[in-house]
Amino acid sequence: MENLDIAKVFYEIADLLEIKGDNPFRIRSYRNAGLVIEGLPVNIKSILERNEEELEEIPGIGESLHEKIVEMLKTGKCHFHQELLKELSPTLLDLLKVSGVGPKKVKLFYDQLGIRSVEELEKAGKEGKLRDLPGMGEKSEEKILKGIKSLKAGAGRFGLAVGLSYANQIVEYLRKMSGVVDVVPAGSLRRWKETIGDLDILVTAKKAGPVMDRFIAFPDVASVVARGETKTTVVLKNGMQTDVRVLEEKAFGSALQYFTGSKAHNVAIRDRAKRMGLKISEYGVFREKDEKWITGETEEEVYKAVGLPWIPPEVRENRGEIEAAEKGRLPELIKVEDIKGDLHVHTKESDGGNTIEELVDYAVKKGYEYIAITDHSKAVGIAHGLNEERLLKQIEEIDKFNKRLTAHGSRFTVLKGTEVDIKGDGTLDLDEKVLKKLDIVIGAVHSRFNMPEDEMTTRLIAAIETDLVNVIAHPTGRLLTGREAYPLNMEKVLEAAKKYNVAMEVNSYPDRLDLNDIHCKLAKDMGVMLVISTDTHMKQHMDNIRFGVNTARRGWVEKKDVLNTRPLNEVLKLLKKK
Ligand code: DGT
Ligand code: CA
Ligand code: CA
Repeated sequence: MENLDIAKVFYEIADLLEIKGDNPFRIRSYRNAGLVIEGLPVNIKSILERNEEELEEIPGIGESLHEKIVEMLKTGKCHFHQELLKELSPTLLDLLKVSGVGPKKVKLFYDQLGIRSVEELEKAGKEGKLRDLPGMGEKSEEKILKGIKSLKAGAGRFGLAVGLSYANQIVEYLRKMSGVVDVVPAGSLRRWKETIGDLDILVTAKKAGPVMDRFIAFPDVASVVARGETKTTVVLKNGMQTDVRVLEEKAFGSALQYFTGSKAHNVAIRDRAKRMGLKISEYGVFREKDEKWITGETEEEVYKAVGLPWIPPEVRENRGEIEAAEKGRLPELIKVEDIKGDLHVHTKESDGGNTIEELVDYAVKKGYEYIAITDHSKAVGIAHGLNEERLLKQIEEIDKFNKRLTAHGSRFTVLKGTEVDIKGDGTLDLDEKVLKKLDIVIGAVHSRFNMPEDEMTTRLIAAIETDLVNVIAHPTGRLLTGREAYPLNMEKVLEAAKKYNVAMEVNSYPDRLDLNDIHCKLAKDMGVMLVISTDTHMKQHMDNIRFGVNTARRGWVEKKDVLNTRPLNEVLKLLKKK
C-alpha cells in the first residue's frame, strides 16, 4: 500500500465516524493523520523498514494509528475500516464526493430518508424531497443536484501524487529488464496536471512481447483490459488505468510528443503541420505528398520540423504556447533549483512534527539559504495555534537560534513568521504589535469556508488592506481530494494584493496546489508576486516543493515572478511594510 492509499483509509474512517456521529477529536485525529501521511514525499513503507522511530516523528500518529499503519502495510487492509464499512454502507462515502455534502448532511439524508448512494440522493433531489429537511432549502437542494452533475463529469480521476508514485514504480520495474532502452511516463502526468485520468507509459525496447509479459505481472495489476502487440492496458488495484506502449527508437520523439498531449495542443500542432505540407503522427513527421518519413527520433526534431522551438510539457495546453513559441517568446519557466528557501513551515509548537533545529538541518541539506517559521495562530485551536505570548517567546528563541548559526559560521537564516488566521470579518487573529515584530506574516482562512462569494472576497481583501500581511496562503482553500475552493473573485483579490504588495502562495501540498495553474498565470499577468511554499508539517514535506514549482510552470511562471527565488536580503527588502 502506498502512502496515499493509507491516507485514504484514514480519511474514510474519519468520514464514517463522522457519519455515525462519533467523538469529534477522534474523527479529527484520523483526518489529520491522513493529511500528514498524504503529504509525505517518502514512502512510509521505507520509513518503517529503515527505522521505526522515524514513524514516531510523524505528528499526530499515536499508538493506535501506528498499529493500523503497520497492519495495512502487512495485510493491505485495515480491520477497523472494514468493520465500519460493513456497519454502514460503502456507497455512503460516495455521497461525500458531491460538492456541498459533508458527513453531517450524509447522516441527515441517511437518518431521515434512508439515502445510501448518489443515485438515491439524485432521485430524492429531483423529487424535491431534500428541501424540507432541517437546515436545507430549495437553494441547497439545487446546489446538491448541480454537485452530482459535476461529480459525474469528473469521476474517475486521481490526484497527481498518486499517479506519480505509481508511474515511478512502473518505470523502475520495467527499466530493470534487459532489452529495455528507456521507459518514460507521458500524458497528463508529464504535463504535471493536477489530476490524472490514466497513466501513459512509453517504452523503447528491442522486443515488445517480453515487456508486455513483465508489465502484466506487475504486482499492483488487478486486471488486464487488453494485451496487444504494441499497447497493453491494465487496471491497477486502486482502479487506475495504465497504458504501456512499446515503440521503436526511431519514433520515440514523435510518440513522446503525441502521447504527452494535451489533445488540444496536438490538434493545433497537427493543423500547423498540415499548413506546411507535413503530417505528424505518433510514428513520425511525414511529407504529406508522398508520405516520406522526415524525422521523429526526438521531440526537438518534431517541433523543429514545424518551425518551433521545443515547448515544455507543462505548458502544452493550447493556451497560447504555440503562438509564443513561434515568436520566440516562450517563458523561461522557473525550476526547482531556483528556489532559495521555504517560507511556510510549521514546527512542533503548533501542529508540525519537528523542532526548528531539525527543520533547519533539513533545509540546509536541500541547499536552502533560509526558511520562515510560520506556526498557526490561536484561533486554530485544533492545531495548537500560538497566542501572542507564545509567539513572542518563539521570536526570542529564533533570534537566539540565528545567533548560534552565525557563531558557527553558518550563513543560513531562520525568518520569524506566523500563519495568522484571517477571521470571518477579515481581521487578523494576532495583535498588530506582535505581527510587526515578525519578518513575514502569512494570512490564511481556516474556518467558515461556506461564505458567499462577495463576503469571502471582502474578507480576504480586508485582510490584505490591514497592510500587515505579506502572503496569502492557499488562497482558495481547496483540497483536491475533498473540499472545493470557496467561491472567490480572484481578480479582485489579486488587484488588492498588487496594490498592497502582498504575494500569493502557491501551496505545494499535493492535495492543495493552491493557487492552481490558471490562477498562477492570472497573478503573473497582473504583476502579483508569487511565493512557492510547502506548508511543511514535517521536514520531509519540504521535498513537495516540486509540486508547487511545476504547478507554477503550468501557469507560465518564471524565476523573477517568485519571491523565494531571491537571496535573503532582497526577500527581506520586499517583505518590508511601512
Ligand atoms: P488524462 O489521462 O485524462 O489525465 O489526460 P491525458 O492528456 O493523459 O490523455 P489520454 O491519456 O487520453 O491520452 C494521452 C495523450 O495522447 C493525450 O494527451 C494526447 C494523445 N491523444 C490521445 N487521444 C488523442 C486524440 O484523439 N487526438 C490527439 N491529437 N491526441 C490524442
Ligand atoms: Ca493519461
Ligand atoms: Ca491513456
